Amino acid sequence: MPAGLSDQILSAHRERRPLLMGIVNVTPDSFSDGGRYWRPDDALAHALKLVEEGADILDIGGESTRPGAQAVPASQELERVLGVIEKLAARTAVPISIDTSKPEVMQAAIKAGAAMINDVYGLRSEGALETAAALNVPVCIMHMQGEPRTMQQAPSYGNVVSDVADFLKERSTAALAAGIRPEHLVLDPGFGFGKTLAHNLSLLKQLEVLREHGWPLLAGISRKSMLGAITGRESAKDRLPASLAAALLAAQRGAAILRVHDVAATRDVLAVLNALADAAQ
Ligand code: 8Y7
Repeated sequence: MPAGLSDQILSAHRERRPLLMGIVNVTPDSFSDGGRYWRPDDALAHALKLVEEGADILDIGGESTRPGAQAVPASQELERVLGVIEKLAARTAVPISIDTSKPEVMQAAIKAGAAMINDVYGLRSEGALETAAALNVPVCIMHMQGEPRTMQQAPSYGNVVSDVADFLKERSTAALAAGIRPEHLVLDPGFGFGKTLAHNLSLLKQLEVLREHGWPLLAGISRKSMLGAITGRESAKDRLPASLAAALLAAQRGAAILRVHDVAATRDVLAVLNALADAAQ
């Protein structure tokens, strides 16, 4: 019998061999896909391609959280993601993560076959902690300052690394108090969510500090605007080399899960990293 998802995540964390979470957007305004509408059938085909490329987890999202994005109602989110999750679960054993902050979407997605919750609001929505505890699946709690519509207007911290660490400590304590199992917790500094380039760089540089809490970390940097700012690549599609560099740096600093668009290319990066880990002296 294959190891369960939480075992996979914990051994990725312990052994510093990150899992790859492939990104599947079912939204009309996802920035990195050039504004293309990912109709459910396109999203399904894309997800199956990411499985072929070696994704360990598929992250399905029906609400864009790009800076400036508007919230969508639960009914619309459900309409976008549920069919994709059902069809995907019937066609692959790769675990599916639901990218949502809404308890009703978490519930319906898990019922449809998803095996993990990815919440960019860190289970701060009304009822989210209780719902995630009852669903009894791995859950990623991410840090965000503000909300997507306004988060990039004036991000401000005392010390970004200790502020994010404190937030994640508070949310993990709340999660455990609500009955979420310790082996189900994954924490994420939330690159790009209410952060300047300098904040994002500090968090990447000090990722090991966040790892000191002892929980597995997820890092999502793929194609993000911080990489555009560093390289001058305005189009997200042109940020693959920078994304691969960032994936390697996050892996070396102990990330347990890398959330990426380009699964095949990132696999090759991890193969080199793992080969070096296994090499004699
Ligand atoms: C992240 C994420 C996004 C991330 C986690 C994008 C849904 C923006 N970024 N979830 N979601 N961590 N856990 O650029 O960094 O993909 S959406």
